[in-house]
Amino acid sequence: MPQGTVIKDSETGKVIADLLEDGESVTVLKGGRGGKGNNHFKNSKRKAPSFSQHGEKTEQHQIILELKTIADVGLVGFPNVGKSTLLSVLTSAKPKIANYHFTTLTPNLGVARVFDEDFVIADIPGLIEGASEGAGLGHHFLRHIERVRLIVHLVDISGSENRNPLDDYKKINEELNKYGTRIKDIPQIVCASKVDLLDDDSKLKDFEKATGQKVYPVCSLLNEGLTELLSAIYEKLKTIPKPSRLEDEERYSLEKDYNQKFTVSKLDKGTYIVEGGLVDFFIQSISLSSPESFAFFQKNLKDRGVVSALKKAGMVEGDTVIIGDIEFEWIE
Ligand SMILES: Nc1nc2c(ncn2[C@@H]2O[C@H](COP(=O)(O)OP(=O)(O)OP(=O)(O)O)[C@@H](O)[C@H]2O)c(=O)[nH]1
Ligand SMILES: [Mg+2]
Repeated sequence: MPQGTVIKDSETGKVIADLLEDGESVTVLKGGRGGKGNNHFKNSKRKAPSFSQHGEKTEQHQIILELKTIADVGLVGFPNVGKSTLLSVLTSAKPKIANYHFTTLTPNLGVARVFDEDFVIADIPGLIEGASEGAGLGHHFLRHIERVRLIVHLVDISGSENRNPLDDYKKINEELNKYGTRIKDIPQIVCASKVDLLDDDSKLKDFEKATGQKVYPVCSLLNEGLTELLSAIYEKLKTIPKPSRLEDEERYSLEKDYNQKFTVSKLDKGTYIVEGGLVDFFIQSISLSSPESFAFFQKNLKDRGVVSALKKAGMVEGDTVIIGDIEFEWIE
């Protein structure tokens, strides 16, 4: 699975695992154990058992695999402001550039080098007003921003499409804020694109004043302002820790759930079998080396409702109970 894949339970949406590191792996659900032939159930009294055990039914569960881009810097801004063009001059990436909206449909990644430091920049496309509610390509793109350490917010300062740069800036920030606290807390560098289309720097000054932010002017076509922008990114990144895993609270575990489950069935007259995830749990956690441990095992069977289920199925004193590799006679 690609680095940056988040595994979620499709029913609850809860995070099961977050594969942040290269080569990380996780078992979400275990396969069932194989069945046992009738020979396995032979003993001194039972010479030719008429029953065998089927392989365990495996658990089925729907999960969502969500890929979140892993990048240090996320380039955001309205369509056509020049994000891909900027990426192409800051890094060796060769994204498609064209003078229409939604040219870029999936994030482009590029590596920029400043001094001896490499960092990954992602061009995050598709952000428009209402993106946090699903407009445009909505959440699809916003999720890629969740993990970046720094946002470079690009605004077309020339207003070349008859838009107001300040409105654009506010709208994108609104969408980012609406998406979730994690994105809201990511530091931003504000960058003004297409400065070559300005007559003078009054628009730039006004924008800087209105936002109260330091604004980095760039012209990707003429390679202007890039060194200043890259140094600002470099300096800022030095102060921001590497990304943490999503949702640091306790992981949701399908396995835990599975470990509680069991089924009881009658194999033969006077012989009952307990199967399911709980059996695995018992086998892993209980050793039956002493009378005390057997008493503990029996108490657990009672506490977890196994004994009442067995009785419901017809078990009476003296009957045989099979749980995993353990076979014993039921005594009250
Ligand atoms: N004049 C001028 N035009 C630019 C500059 N940077 C980009 N452009 C032009 O702006 C248009 C859009 O550029 P893109 O880089 O494709 O814009 P984008 O933000 O990636 O757009 P989407 O992928 O559609 O979201 C292209 O025609 C570019 O040539 C610039 O600094 N000055
Ligand atoms: Mg683009």
